Amino acid sequence: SHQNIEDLAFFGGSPTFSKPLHVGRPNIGNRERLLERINDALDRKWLSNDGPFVQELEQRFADYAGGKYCIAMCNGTISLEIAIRALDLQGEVIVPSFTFIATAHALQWQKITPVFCDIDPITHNIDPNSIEKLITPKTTGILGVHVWGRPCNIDLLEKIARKHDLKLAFDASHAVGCSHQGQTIGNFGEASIFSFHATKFFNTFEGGAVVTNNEQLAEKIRLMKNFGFGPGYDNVIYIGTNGKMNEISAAMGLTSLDSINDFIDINRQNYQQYRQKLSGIPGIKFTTYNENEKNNYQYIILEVDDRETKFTRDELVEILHAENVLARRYFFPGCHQMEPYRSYFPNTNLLLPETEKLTRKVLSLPTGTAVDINKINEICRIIQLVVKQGKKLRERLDRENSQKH
Ligand code: T4K
Repeated sequence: SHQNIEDLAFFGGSPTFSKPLHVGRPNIGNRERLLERINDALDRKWLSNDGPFVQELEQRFADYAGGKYCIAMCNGTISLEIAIRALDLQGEVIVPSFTFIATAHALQWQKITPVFCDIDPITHNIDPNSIEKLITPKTTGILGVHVWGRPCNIDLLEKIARKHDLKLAFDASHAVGCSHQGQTIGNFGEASIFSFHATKFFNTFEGGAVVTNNEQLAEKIRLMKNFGFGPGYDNVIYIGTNGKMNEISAAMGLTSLDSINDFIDINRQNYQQYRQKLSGIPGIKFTTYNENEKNNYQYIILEVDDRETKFTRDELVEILHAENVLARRYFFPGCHQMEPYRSYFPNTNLLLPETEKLTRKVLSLPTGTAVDINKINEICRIIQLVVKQGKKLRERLDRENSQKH
């Protein structure tokens, strides 16, 4: 491992890792069991349209996520779009800008204006105290996002929603297996929307689901994801779309559920190792999870304070990439800085100071099956080195920059 700034791959040294370490490497679970299930589906010749695996997954996932009803779908984005439509959200919906672009797009896709709200810099979640000033006569709902699986301030959001007669739903894409005040995360708001994308620790290749305790809403979503067909044949009662999950994805979901506790154990061990090695490093803030709740520990998140480190988040990401540690800048830029929102609402950045700051500081490191304890130690050693020799690093970077210009 590198002893000196000069040894970094960024400056021409040999990379710490010969192969790239990705953020979001999929968990596979028991391969034999998966192939067995896929064979069953092929033998049955029932490949989609509410097949037996999808039904089993919906039941098991509802139990796991803690809602009464679960409707599995082809991905998290379509699940969001259909939930938003079934909830009859219109006009304006308040949503954090610090999220994956799909949260905002799912609203705009229904011609609903996403009204971007600032975040609490400690929790990274929507700041309840910033919501009320954004409410207008057109506001119909609040869409909270449990970023990194850490629950929003649900109690306050519920209070605000009740006071202003707004619908409250949650993008729980990151929050499979998480809890809030001891209750599983699928129990809150009108509905919770999950993503089972390949990059999530629990995956169905592509997939997602809506979990709700509202029977009527569940029924509406169930019909809308199947073209709006009502009971019986040839009977359409809603504008619908095709949001169905197929049996191969459901087979992956069932197999992933079989191993979900093992996946979380691995994530937790990785998290503990990272935390031990990276806590207390000046200028690097390590994002922690509340140990009194259930967490999935699937994101390892750092904040780089460049006033202390002397190098920026982006410089650190470049240095890590050169070492084959493919750290990601989730979420940069904020949704309000991306098109079409950037053009629709210029100067929104002025209303979102905490989002602006965080999007420039934050990065995620590889975890899950991509790493083991030794690799984590190596990754942390790179970060320790650059912080420790920060001044020297700054000088070297400045020298290279001035040579380039
Ligand atoms: N709401 C929130 C808050 C979300 O975070 C997301 C998705 C959604 C809604 C929408 O849910 P879905 O419609 O996606 O179900 C990735 C994922 O595609 C996306 O699902 C996820 N959030 C987002 C945070 O990350 P990208 O554009 O960064 O993906 P990409 O292709 O750069 O891959 C990420 C990393 O994973 C790479 O390092 C490569 C690695 N990877 C990826 C795939 C697909 C693998 O190693 N194997 C793979 O099969 O969006």
